[in-house]
Parts: sequence; C-alpha cells; structure tokens
Amino acid sequence: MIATEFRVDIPLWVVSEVEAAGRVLPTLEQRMALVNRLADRNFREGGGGPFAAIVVEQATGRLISAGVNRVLASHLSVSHAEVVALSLAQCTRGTWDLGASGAPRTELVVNWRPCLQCCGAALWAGVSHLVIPDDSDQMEGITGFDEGPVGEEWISQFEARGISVTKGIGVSEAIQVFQNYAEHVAKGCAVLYNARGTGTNA
Ligand code: AZG
Ligand code: ZN
Repeated sequence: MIATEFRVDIPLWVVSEVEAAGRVLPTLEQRMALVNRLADRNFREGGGGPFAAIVVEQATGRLISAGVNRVLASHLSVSHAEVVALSLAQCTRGTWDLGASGAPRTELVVNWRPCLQCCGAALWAGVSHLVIPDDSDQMEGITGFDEGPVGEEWISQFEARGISVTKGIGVSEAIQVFQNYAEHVAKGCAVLYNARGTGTNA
C-alpha cells in the first residue's frame, strides 16, 4: 500500500511558550522576541533546526499560529517553520487564502529570510506583511544551511504581489541563536539536514 497522508504537528512546549508570551503581541519587537525564543529552544529539543515563525493579525498582533522547524521530527524536508506556521494558520481560518476579503490582514514573522521553498510558501499563502531580522547570507555562513538560490530581487517580487517586507527586527538575538546552534552542531548534539547524505531512516 502506498502512503495516503502525511502529518506535521508542533510539540506542546511551543504551546506553553506561546501562552507564556501572551496571545496578543502589539509590537514587532515582541513578535520577533517570541520567534527567536522558539527558534533557540527548537534545536535544543531536537525536533528540527533553529527556525520558528508566527502568523499574527497585522494590526493588533493577535496570534493566529506558531510554527517551528519539524524536519527531523516529521521526517519531511518541507517541514520548515514558515510552512508549519502558515499551514496551521490556514487550518485555524479554514481557508487556503489568509488574505481572503473580510478577514483581518495577516503577518508572517520569521527569524531570518525565508529559504527558496518558503519564499514560495509565503507568496501563495495570502499574508500581507513579512517581518525578518535580515536577508544577508550571514545565517548560512554561521550555520551551514543551504537556503537555495533566492534572487537578489526577492523583496520586490514580494512587494509586486502586495506583501510588504520589514527587516532589522531582533537581529542580534537571531544571530545569537544561530551561533548557539553552530556550537551545538560542533559538539555533535544536532544534525545539519541539508539532504547531502546526512539523513537516516530513523
Ligand atoms: C530554513 N530557513 C528558514 N528560514 N526556516 C526554516 O524552517 C528552515 N529550515 N532550513 N532552513
Ligand atoms: Zn524554508
């Protein structure tokens, strides 16, 4: 029998962290602080890489969903934080279009520029705003992740589709998380999952 479904979930510690942060995060800094905290805890918990994302109502900061990278826990290469958060927000709203008319506008907050896959996921999800610390190659340099060939013009491509992009939020905290992760990998405590023969059948 061939497989007929696949499933991605988030662990309960994410729910606890979200409850502790409060369900409404008025400022971009508060939203990013939660994301950086989730990203740092995520690789230590072992379910995936040092990435987290949330979807909030843009105007109020009311939290709709939270996602963390679940590549290792789910055995699925697509389980990046953005895909998890956007999918859970769509489950909550009961629609594939988070920009459906009549609903409050939505914002995706991530702890670095989305990778090639997640740029696509964000473009097709219906969010109105993307918030990141930065889009330089510094994260890849520190961690060794391959984020794919995202073009220099990625922000103008987002803006052409009605998605504004804000950079410069929570930069030093984000860098610290990636440095923590790199130390963890160097000590042999985490797997860098670039699908270059590092996978296991576990
Ligand atoms: C990743 N990059 C981002 N931005 N988010 C994830 O979940 C990732 N996983 N691997 N690279
Ligand atoms: Zn991604």
